[in-house]
Amino acid sequence: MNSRRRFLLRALAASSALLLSGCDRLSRSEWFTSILDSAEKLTLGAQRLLQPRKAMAQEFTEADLSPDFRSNGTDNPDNPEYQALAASHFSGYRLQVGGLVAQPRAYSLAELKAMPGRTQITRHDCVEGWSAIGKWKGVQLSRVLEQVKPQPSARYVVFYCADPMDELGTRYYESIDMDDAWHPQTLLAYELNDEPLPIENGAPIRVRVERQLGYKMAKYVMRIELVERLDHIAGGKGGYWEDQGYEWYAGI
Ligand SMILES: Nc1nc2c(c(=O)[nH]1)N[C@H]1C(S)=C(S)[C@@H](COP(=O)(O)O)O[C@H]1N2
Ligand SMILES: [Mo]
Repeated sequence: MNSRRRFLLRALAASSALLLSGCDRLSRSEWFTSILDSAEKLTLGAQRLLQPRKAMAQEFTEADLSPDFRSNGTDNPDNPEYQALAASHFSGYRLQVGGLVAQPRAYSLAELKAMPGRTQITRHDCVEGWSAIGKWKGVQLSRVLEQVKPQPSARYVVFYCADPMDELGTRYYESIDMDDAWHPQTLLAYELNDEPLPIENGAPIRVRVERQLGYKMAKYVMRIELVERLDHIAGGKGGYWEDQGYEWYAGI
């Protein structure tokens, strides 16, 4: 981990400590303390008090588009299966959707593109200190959820990615709660700025979850799983960066 990232992680930790002290008065009420028993949940709780969870992230116009939408993190997964899919323009790609659903299924890219789409121009904020405004098109995750029918016990949606992050082959992954999963701006995106999603930005499918920070927006999504708990998956914190200490809830 580089020094800039360490600095930002400390800054993130400090800001949640600040929020903690700001909410001290609220936390004297016992019921409040019991549901908000960690800084992470406190952040989520504070966000929900300030802004109803149905709120939309700001959308912009074509005039606001960044000249270039940079790539960050993996820019080409070092994975032979992924490389084979890319070589055939993802004709063999199948997005697996399973876990706590009544009707698990797999979607080809063509099937996802044939579903009703949504286009949105939004700002992406990375904790490493850059932002960019891009135009995304994709299918709303809610459309897929309607088809696979989550079971009542499903509490999180987990995205498994193609890119190995280290020599051991640890893969990038992320997770969101059902509020974000059903949110109208949460997309399985396949276009960026009116072009097919470039490999460096997550082809063939990357998540847009617009009220969250950049690291929540999984690229190279291969499989989606609905789960009740996150603690049995990988490092147990709900995402690759969360397992290294980032906040799970990165709402802004
Ligand atoms: N699979 C995967 N998803 C990922 C990453 C990654 O390295 N691998 N990086 C994350 C981070 S930190 C950011 S800021 C955005 C970057 O998206 P971009 O490459 O389109 O700019 O993707 C996020 N999703
Ligand atoms: Mo990021």
